[in-house]
Amino acid sequence: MNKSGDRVNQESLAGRLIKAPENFLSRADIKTVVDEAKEGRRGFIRSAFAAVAAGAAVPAVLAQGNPVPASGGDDNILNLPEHSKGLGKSVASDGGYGKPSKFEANVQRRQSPGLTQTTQASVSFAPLQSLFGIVTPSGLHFERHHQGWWDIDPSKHRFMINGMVKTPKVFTMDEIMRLPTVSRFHFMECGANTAAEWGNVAVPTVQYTHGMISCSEFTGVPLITLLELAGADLKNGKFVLAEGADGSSMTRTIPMSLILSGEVLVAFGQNGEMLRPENGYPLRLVVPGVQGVSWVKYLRRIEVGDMPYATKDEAIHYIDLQPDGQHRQYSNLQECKSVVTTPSGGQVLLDKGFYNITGLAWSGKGKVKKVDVSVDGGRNWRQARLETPVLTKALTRFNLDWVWDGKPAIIQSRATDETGFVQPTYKQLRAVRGTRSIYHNNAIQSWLVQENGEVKNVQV
Ligand SMILES: Nc1nc2c(c(=O)[nH]1)N[C@H]1C(S)=C(S)[C@@H](COP(=O)(O)O)O[C@H]1N2
Ligand SMILES: [Mo]
Repeated sequence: MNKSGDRVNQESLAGRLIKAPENFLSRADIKTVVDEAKEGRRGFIRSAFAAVAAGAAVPAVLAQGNPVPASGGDDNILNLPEHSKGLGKSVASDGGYGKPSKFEANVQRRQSPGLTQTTQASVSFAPLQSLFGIVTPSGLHFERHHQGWWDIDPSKHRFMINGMVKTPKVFTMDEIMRLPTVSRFHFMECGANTAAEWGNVAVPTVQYTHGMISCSEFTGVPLITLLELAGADLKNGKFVLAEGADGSSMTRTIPMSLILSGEVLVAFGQNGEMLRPENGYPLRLVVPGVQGVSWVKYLRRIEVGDMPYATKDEAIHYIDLQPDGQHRQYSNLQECKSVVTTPSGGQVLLDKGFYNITGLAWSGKGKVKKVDVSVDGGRNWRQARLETPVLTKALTRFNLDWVWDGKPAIIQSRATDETGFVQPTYKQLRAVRGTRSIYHNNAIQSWLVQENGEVKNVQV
């Protein structure tokens, strides 16, 4: 591996030709990275083109900018490393629960430098730029706590159903976990994801623009099953109130129509194990397609009622200021949206040539039907490949081949869902929603690749 290659991999393997800073790079850093890259790469780029000219069978798009150098003179292949000669570590010598490689230590959820953080009200963002596929590892799932998080003793946790029911019920965790369960992949997006972009403050990285979304496999009991056990009045009961057990008094109204569809889960499992404490251990509500705040953590009570509850988190917060000065309430659904995660803000492309543009798309209304990608600020669009599985109300991964010619490029993605809804531009979104909103920003994101390879957040 050449010098610049080593440097790239210090960060993470998630982008071989890309320097992905943990936060953002200073100007001086960018210059060093780009200079070193040029130094280290001139030689092997030449040999790569020579190989192509000699008729090496690589796909055309890769041949235009093949980043893989011809071998020769590299100590890392000429000398046997320690790990090929000695004894490796024994099983579980690092503890009974596996951890990521120490070389991936920079892949972290992070708090935004621009946001005031207190224990009581805090956010950490998922490192979307470093993730593959559609599942967010539980340890990197974003966090949003209105009152800090708790590690609740499951043997003492109780879940109650009351209100318009024949028999109010109190369940222990054991009683819930012996019922029939389902497992489903769904995204959860905080309604305030991408909020800062309403004000065009150009938050520097995709972690901070879009990192309040994650996608997991959740396991739990459909809420409808529990309501039936309590003899809920499913005809006159039009809404339920979901209440959490932490000090934030998190209470949200959920329409019965969502529950009747069987989609809403009382979940205890996340990615094959119990929920993480930060994500609501031992019990949380899963409300597919709906904004994160309704996914009540530390779930302790469901009340069946016939009207929306207009709780503090529905009357004061999570309302959308409209252009005419009125507030829109109960705008729960997360509409169709996508973002390119590489190349994205704060990364630096170390050379021209081939890149895999990759990103995520989702819709609270169902499946993603297609994603178009532009590299010229929205003038021309090419359809990206959607990677399987494409699941309803889950993240969908897309990829597109791209050869960067070294000139400035504006990269965008535009998702369309199965209902035909097309992700709007900022101009279209602001025309309908105004300019002073906080929540539900699903506009097309633009990343400007500058001539020096530095990628910046811009709005066009
Ligand atoms: N009990 C409780 N539930 C809660 C919250 C909370 O602070 N307390 N935060 C809500 C918000 S605003 C979001 S976006 C999601 C965040 O879930 P996560 O921390 O698992 O990502 O949980 C929701 N449920
Ligand atoms: Mo949220």
